[in-house]
Formats: sequence, structure tokens, C-alpha cells
Amino acid sequence: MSTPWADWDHVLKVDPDKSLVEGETFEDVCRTGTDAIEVGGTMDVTTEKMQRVIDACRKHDVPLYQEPSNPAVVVEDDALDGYLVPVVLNAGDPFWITGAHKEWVRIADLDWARTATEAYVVLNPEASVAEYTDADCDLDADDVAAYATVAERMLGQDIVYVEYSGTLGDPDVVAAARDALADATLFYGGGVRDYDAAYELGEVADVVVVGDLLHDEGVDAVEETVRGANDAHAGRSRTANRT
Ligand code: 1GP
Repeated sequence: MSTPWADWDHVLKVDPDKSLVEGETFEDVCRTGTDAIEVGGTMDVTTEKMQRVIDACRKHDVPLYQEPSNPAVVVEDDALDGYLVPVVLNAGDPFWITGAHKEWVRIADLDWARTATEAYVVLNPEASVAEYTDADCDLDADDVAAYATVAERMLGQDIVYVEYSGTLGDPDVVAAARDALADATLFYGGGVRDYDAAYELGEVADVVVVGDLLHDEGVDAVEETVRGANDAHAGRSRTANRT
């Protein structure tokens, strides 16, 4: 698979189980200026709900990816640019490291040209993804940096995803992951709800992922975070601030 995310600043994650703010449409969502939309959620996702979002976005000009939480919700559709499949490095349950993936490969004929993995480090113990995967979130910056190195150097991962879903993370921890990486793209997600947070996390991550804000406050608030991430990245090369 090519690596378009190397040029992204911002990703909008749409949870197919959650609704948009009243009066807003997926056309509005696709016009926020985000670099890509990832369709995926942890709880109560079904193929029907996934398909509904894909259909609503398909005619708009924004890269569209599915982030399947398990093999049962994978949708095959030409409107998708690809699949970004989570591998949760610090999961307590190996199902989320290789188990779900093995099942998917066993039952399906994957389109490898459109399939990539995201090496997650899950850090908010209150998040449903942490509960679901039984993640060990008791990690300091050195642990997270070491996971980033494991992801890139040992497992050959091209995306490392520091995930604080639902709460704003510690920029020093994110920076530790960034400093550990040579070429992989660092995604950060969790609790980004305004320009300042997007700017602050954009300064330490390559890609800022915004999720719940869309469903809670709507597209104007998301647009602010796009500006924050873009401004944080303006004029710097991807690896320039890595030590
Ligand atoms: C969730 O990282 C994303 O997987 C974004 O988190 O919903 O807290 O913005 P939020």
C-alpha cells in the first residue's frame, strides 16, 4: 500500500454508531478540510452502520478509510481508499494484537494494496477501547517510546498511533514516541476539542485525529482543529523536529 498519511495533518474519525449534530450532513463533514476520514468505532458497530456512512461520503472528494474494529464489520466497497487496521501493542488480550487479524485473513481474501495497519498504544484506561482490549495503560514516556521503536523497528509498522481516546494526552509522552521514530508516521488521538489542543498535539505528532468532537459539537468545531493541526505543521518537514 502507498503511504498517503505521510502527508496528512489531520484525520477525522467518524463513529458509525453516533449521529451528527442536528442539521449537519456528511457533505458538511467532508468539507471540514480534514485530510482523511476514518470510519470506525469500538462499540456497537455493524456493517449496516458502516455502509451508511460510506454511502453518505462516497460522492465527496475526501479520502475515505475504514478502521475495522473486528473482522465481522469489514465492508468491501470501492468508495474506500483503504483499510487501516488497528494492532493494539499493549493489549492484554492477544485477540487485539493478532487474533482478530488471523480470523480476518482466514475468512477473507484481503486486498493488500489497500490494507495497512496502525500500531496503537492505548493510554486512557477509562476509554472503551482500553477496556475492550484489556490494555495495560500504566506506561510512562519511556515505555511508550519503547513501544514506538518495537512498532517501527521490529514489526515494520508505518503508522504508530498514540491513543488517549476521550481525554487529552500528555504532549511529553507523545513527543517521546515521536523522538523514538525515524520514518513512521505518528498519529495522535484523544480529547482534541479546539484549535489550541490541535496545535499543541500537532506540534508533537504528525497527524492529529479528532473523533467525538464531530458528534458532540459539529463541523465548525472540527474545522478549528483542522486549522490548529495545519498551523502546527506549517513550514516544518516531517522529521525536522525529531532528535
Ligand atoms: C479515537 O483517537 C480518536 O479513536 C479520537 O479521540 O474521540 O477523544 O477525539 P476523541
